[in-house]
Amino acid sequence: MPIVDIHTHVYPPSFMELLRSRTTVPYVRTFPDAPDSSRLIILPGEDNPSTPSTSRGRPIGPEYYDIEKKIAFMDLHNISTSVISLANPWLDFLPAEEAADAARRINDEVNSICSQYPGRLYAFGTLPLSGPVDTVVSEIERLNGLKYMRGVIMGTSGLGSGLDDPRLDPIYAALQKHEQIIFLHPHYGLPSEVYGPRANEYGHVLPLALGFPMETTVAVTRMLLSGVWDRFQGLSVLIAHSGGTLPFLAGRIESCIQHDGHLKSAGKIEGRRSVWDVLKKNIYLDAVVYSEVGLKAAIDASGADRLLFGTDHPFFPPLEEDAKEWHSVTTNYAAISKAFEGAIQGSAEDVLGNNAVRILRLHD
Ligand code: 5CU
Repeated sequence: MPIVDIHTHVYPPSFMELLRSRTTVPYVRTFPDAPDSSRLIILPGEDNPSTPSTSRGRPIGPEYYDIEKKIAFMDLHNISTSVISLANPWLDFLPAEEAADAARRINDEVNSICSQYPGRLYAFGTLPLSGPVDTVVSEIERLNGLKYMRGVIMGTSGLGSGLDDPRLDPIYAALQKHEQIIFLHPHYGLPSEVYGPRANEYGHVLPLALGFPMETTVAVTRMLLSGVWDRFQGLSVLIAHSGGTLPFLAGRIESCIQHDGHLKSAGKIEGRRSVWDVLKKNIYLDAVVYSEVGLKAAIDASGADRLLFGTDHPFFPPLEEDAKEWHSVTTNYAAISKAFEGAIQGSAEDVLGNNAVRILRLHD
């Protein structure tokens, strides 16, 4: 039975070099009080000087960039195939004139890494979204010719003003035309004020557990409200973290649309596709939600045939130094098996691998 991890990140060596060369977020560096340990500082606000350097960001080791560590992690957890993707914040921060070259370099590098492990590694490419639209479209076309690429990973900022930006239409058109799925992943979270004045006493829990899923939910709802899926009915999006909170809030989103006088008078209610239709035809969800409660909502909203196993490796390593298997992985395995106890539709095997093989054409 194939087990396919579709949510698993890597910072390839040339991206690490870039991160190490920087002094503003995102960057990798060591601090004088802990010269033997490098820290990865990527999230907005992680660089706050009031946070002690030893707890700024997260420690970074070879799991983040050495592909042999990825393969060892896969072997340890019985994962047959991984669809790797550059981790956040991708190329969002690059000056426009550097983006296209960087995307080409990184996509070629990742494709070549995959070629070293045929059948075990595929990838989502990265796009030069801080650059001009035509260079983004060119890279989508180029990705089509790279053997191991199966779509693109993207954050929620798009070209800088979100995924409801009409300037993205040529990009959506190219992705739809080449049947490349978007793996939509959060990075920016919510404004830090939301977390309150004692936020730095709570580690990364509020931004990662709540900020990330809310960011994704808002981004997808903006796509829906701006009619992206009315214009691009064949555009597929795989949403990280089981859709943020989308499966749980879909009914409320739909009801708010139905009751909105502004949308009605602008003629935006009649003839639009509902969130339920989009969830069942355009959206895929990963199974990275760590509980059967969230998984059941995802299955109800999109269907068991649209849910795909993931780990979020190398993030969320175990805190115990002597741990072997990662809790973040075993918790997801257990949740998937529990979600299908006594199930009438779908199977754990489909979520663990068959769906990914079919949807991402991993046998080609
Ligand atoms: O721990 C984190 O900050 C993250 C992150 O930045 N990106 C991700 O995919 N998972 C966890």
